[in-house]
Amino acid sequence: MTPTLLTAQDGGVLTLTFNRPEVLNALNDQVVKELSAALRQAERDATVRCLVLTGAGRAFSAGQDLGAFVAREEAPGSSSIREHLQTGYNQIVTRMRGLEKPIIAGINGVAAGVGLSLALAADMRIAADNASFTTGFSKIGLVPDGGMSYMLPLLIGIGRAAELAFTSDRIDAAEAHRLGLVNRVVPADELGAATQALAQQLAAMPTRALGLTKRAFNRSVLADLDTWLDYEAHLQEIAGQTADHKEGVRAFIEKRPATFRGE
Ligand code: T3D
Repeated sequence: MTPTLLTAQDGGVLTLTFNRPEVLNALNDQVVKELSAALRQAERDATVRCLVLTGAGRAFSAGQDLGAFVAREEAPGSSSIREHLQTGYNQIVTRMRGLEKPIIAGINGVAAGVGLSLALAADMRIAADNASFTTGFSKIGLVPDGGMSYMLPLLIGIGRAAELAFTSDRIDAAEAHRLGLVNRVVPADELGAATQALAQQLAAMPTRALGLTKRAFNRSVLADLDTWLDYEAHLQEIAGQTADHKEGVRAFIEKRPATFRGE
């Protein structure tokens, strides 16, 4: 089976690369499993002192693979959205925040849906100047998940978060930087080098102190994260039962605009 997550270590820096470029690195259960295992391994491996999360091809990640999502919804006896979140994405977000080593998202292209949520769960974000961002959930009748409803207002303020979450408008890297969604923007052809340079700088710092700093930040502003992830999963379960959600997903698959009826 082709790995859907590439791993490469250079000194103290472990780079994890989503590797489904043909679907803009949409996330399926295999990617989630491989990412979860890589994070677990990075936790235990003292030689890893900083992580980079990025994407192959022209996307960071387009979020949940909607083809896999429909297949799951149609399969008899399959897990609910709530269970799927709780056993997959939510565990990854918890693990990323609990990993006491810096994680940098190197955002090389579009970041959408839970792909954007994972970028937000990183400690810092560096974007290529041709990257773009969309919450995406409202276009398929869902609510932001993977911690996005917690992280987005925290990072950019509740009014701007509402605008991005309600409209799912796609913003460019300059706007993302202006809003405080990303730390730095660099020319696309310099993203790899800029991200690795920052990662190497952080990997050479006192890892334990950085880890404890991350723990302090988690405690100061993300203390409710786990409770929140459960609550988001509960809200998603409700949204997932609406006719508008079914229409939104059908419209995406059929490559046509959705017609929402507010129900
Ligand atoms: O079960 C649970 O746990 C629930 C959790 C849900 C979490 C979520 O993430 S829900 C949100 C899922 N993501 C989206 O709704 C985003 C869908 N994608 C888009 O809106 C657009 O593709 C983008 C804005 C990301 C990029 O647009 P663009 O114009 O640059 O590219 P494109 O032409 O739309 O996409 C290129 C290809 O990737 C295309 O395939 P094709 O036509 O070349 O064969 C497209 O279908 C595919 N693709 C893009 N996103 C997804 C995808 N395939 C599967 N799943 C995707 N999410």
